[in-house]
Amino acid sequence: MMATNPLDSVSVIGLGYIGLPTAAVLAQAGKRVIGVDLNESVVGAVNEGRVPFVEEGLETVVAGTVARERLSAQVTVPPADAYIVAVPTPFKDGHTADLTYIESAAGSIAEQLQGGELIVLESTSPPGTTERMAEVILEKRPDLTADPGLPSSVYFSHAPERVLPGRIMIEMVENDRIVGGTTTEASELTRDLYASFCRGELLLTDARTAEMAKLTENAFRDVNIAFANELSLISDQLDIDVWELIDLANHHPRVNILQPGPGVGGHCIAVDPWFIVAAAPETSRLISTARQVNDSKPDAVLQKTLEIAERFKAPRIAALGIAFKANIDDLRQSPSRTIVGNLAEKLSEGTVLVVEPNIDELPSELAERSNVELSELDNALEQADIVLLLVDHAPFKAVDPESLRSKIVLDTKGIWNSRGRA
Ligand code: SAJ
Repeated sequence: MMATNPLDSVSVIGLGYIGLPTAAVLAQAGKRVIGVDLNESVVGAVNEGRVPFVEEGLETVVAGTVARERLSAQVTVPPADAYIVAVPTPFKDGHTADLTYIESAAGSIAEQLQGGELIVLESTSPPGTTERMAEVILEKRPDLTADPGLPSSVYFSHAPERVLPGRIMIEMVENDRIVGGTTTEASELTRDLYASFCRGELLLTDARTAEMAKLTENAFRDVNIAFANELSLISDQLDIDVWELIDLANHHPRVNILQPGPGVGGHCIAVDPWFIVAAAPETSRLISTARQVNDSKPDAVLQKTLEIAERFKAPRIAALGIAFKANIDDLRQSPSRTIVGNLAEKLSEGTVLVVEPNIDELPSELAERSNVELSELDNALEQADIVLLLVDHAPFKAVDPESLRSKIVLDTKGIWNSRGRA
């Protein structure tokens, strides 16, 4: 029997980089959306139509839907036809996922259920987490069931997000979406909810496969980047230009190698593959090695920089970029930030001039070091003996490499057509 649920009201739990855009597009599609967050300042901002972080195009939709009273925010979980859980799944020691936030959201949702509701987990999670979320709820509410078609039925699914920071408002609507229910009825209800705003294809599967598919996408990218990073280390030893090498190999119709860099950062690609390793440690050999290769790259860049620095009495090093990737202001889990911190620590004499056009002040661990300064690009390039390019931000790409001829250049992203790349 088909589940009957009007899917008119939706509560989105967790108003971060994923939850808030999801709430906004649902509200824009005509749903009555109540966002929930523990952080009162986030709740306050949303209720004033403001967005507490930078994401192109989001504020307009939040402001518009709040003004039309389709979107509001509060700190407690309300009754609703559908719930979307978009809370963090951080790391615990040993590279396993911390499911505390999901379990706590599940506990609060359980108190509001009357039967018939849909509960969708969006947070990236290890295989089996949607079933675990269902278990937490049904343990609290033995009067409800996950079997479909009864007045006491509740429906559980996983619909992982796949949006790229910086393009969230476009990709949220355009990307194909995987929808995995613990029952067929749950998958179908989820498809109906997401069809209200998603123009991509909605691909139905079971919850476990959906969880694994999301992790697989990010592990695929991580393994491919690790291949590129390993090639960069090999090329360095053999005195080959890795960028030219990859460019040439990619002319083969079935080869598509990604780009090396100073390491892999962010909250997804550097994290999610470990969830696969934790679920199947003996068999995930390639995935786990790829993680180690990428995690070792910042130290390789550091060692190379220190070797060069030894040629100077008190080297001035321009470190270009500390964000985790190009053209964003996000410094969390950033390999370039780690490199700069370690460089400043290891450097006995000299100065590190950090250029990061997307921030106004250095993070505290760098600000407190006497040999680190936040600098403008022109000033840093003028003063530097060594130019260490760590992030391919647009203003750095615009620098003419000819103007750096008197410097020693370590270009970890290959944006300037020269030798001496790390
Ligand atoms: N990087 C390289 N070389 C490359 C590409 C990336 O070194 O050729 C580095 C970046 O500099 C960065 C890290 O990898 O440090 C991750 O950047 P990214 O742009 O690959 O990915 P994220 O973390 O911003 O977003 C990824 C996306 N996943 C895939 O492309 C498979 C996005 O679609 C997901 O929604 C997101 O993870 C997520 O939330 O899981």
